[in-house]
This record gives sequence, structure tokens and C-alpha cells, in this order.
Amino acid sequence: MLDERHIQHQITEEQLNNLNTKGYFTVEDALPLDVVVKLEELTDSIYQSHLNAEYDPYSKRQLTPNDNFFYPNFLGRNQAFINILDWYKTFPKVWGILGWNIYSYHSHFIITPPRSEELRGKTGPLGWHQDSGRVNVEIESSPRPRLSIKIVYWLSDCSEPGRGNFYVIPGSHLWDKFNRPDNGSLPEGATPICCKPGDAVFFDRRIWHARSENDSDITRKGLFYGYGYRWLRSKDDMTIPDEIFAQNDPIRQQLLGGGTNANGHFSPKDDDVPLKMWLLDKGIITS
Ligand SMILES: O=C(O)CCC(=O)C(=O)O
Repeated sequence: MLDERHIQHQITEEQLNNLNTKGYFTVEDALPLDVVVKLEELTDSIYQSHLNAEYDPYSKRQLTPNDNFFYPNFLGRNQAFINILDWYKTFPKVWGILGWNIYSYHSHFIITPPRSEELRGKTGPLGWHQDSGRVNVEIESSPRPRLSIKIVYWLSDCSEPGRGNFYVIPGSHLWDKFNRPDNGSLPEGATPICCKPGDAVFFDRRIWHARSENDSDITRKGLFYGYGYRWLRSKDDMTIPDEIFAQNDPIRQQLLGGGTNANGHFSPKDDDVPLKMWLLDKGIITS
């Protein structure tokens, strides 16, 4: 439920400037530690059930305790995950970047356990990419459009490099192409993002980014919330149980993909976009 706190946490000029020029910015202490602990318990329990089954349903491969675990479409697994969609310290910045015709087009969490002793210290190429797959091939403009952003909330301590940190190349969101070093070394400008549990990083989908190896003893855990325009197709199956969808307020239902009909994704009527109605009511936008 949006309230006065949201109005106090709108995006600052500095944050918007960082997003526009570097492609990312950090919000320290976005989540309080009790919320981090609750989210970590939920995430751990989903992870543990797949570890017990020794199977990763996404990669359709065996899951061992040293494997990276990517788990998409987690919102519907628990109301506590949905509660973060409109979190007061972060969500106002999302509408400040993308406006009101938005929803959560993709969510995933990633658990990156420490590497096995034999592999520690070995370097290799990281999986540098921009988000959104074929969008980057099939869209005509240059630079490509932003279209969506992600917020990653850190549940584990990655305040030092070497802990499976999220890497970015600041400013690379405006690059259409990126030449990876042949020898697998880090590209020029590659920067590890160092964060404490509860910190959040906003990033433009176009920024060239990668997960790095975890050579620490701390399992790295991050919850990624993607937001895009309502006319952008979902990347998740969006299997939100009906009873969970129904118990959320209209703005959260908008964020979960709700709306009156298909055309309303492109030409929304008031009922499609309760977020717009709230922003108008509060005088944050005028039309
Ligand atoms: O796990 C990471 O640090 C990278 C995540 C990522 O590549 C993504 O969300 O697209």
C-alpha cells in the first residue's frame, strides 16, 4: 500500500543522473534487517527443496551444493516477496524512472554458493550481457532503448570483492556492442558492486553486467525485481495464485500484471493504471 513514506523517497537528481550516465545506482539500507532475514528464510527454503531434490528445474540439470541457482518467477511463492514490489524506499524511484504504465515483467533470485576448493582462484570469462535477449538484436535504434530496469536487493554480505559480486561496466548501457577480452580477463572498467545485506542496486537493463565467482565462504544471495512498461511482454510465466493476486491492493495488482484488457497495455484507461490515479491524487503528476 503506498503512503506518505513513498512521497518522501522519490528519486533524487543525483540518482537519476547516475542512472543516465553510469547505468546504475545504489540505495543503501533499502530493506531493514528483519525483512532481509524473513526474505532469506523464504529464499533458503525454496533453494533447499531443490537441493534436496538434486534438480534445478530452470536449467533442467542436476543441482549440487556448489552450483549457481537461478530461480525465476518467485513473486507468487509468498506474499512477502510481493510486498517488496512497492517498497517505500525503492518503488518511488521506479516510477521516477519509467513513469506509471509499468509492471513487474520479470523477477528472479540467484543463489551463488562458494566455489569448490579445487576451483578457487581460477579465472575465466564472466557471462557479460545486456538484459532482454533478442530485444538487443531486433530493435533498430542506437543506443537501444532502456525499456526496463531491475532492482537487486542483497540478502548476503557482498561488501568486499570476491564474494560473487555483481559486476558492471559503468556507462556501458549506451554501448550496442561490447568486445570481450579474448583471454578471459576482466574488461576495462569492470567494477564489482560491493553491498551490505539490505542494500539495493538499480540498474538499466542495457548495462553490460555479469555475475562473478564466489571465492569467499559466504553464500551470495540476491533478489532481482524487474520493472518494465506494461506493453512489454512478461519474461516470467507470472503464475501468481488467484487468491494471492486478489488479496493485494489495485496498485500491486497492476504491478503483478493486472489490467482490464489487452489493448489497455498500450492505451490504458484509468482502471488499468491505479498507480497513475494515485500519483495524480497526490499531485506528483498532473496528467
Ligand atoms: O547474478 C548476478 O550478479 C547477475 C545477474 C544478472 O545477470 C541479471 O539479473 O541479468
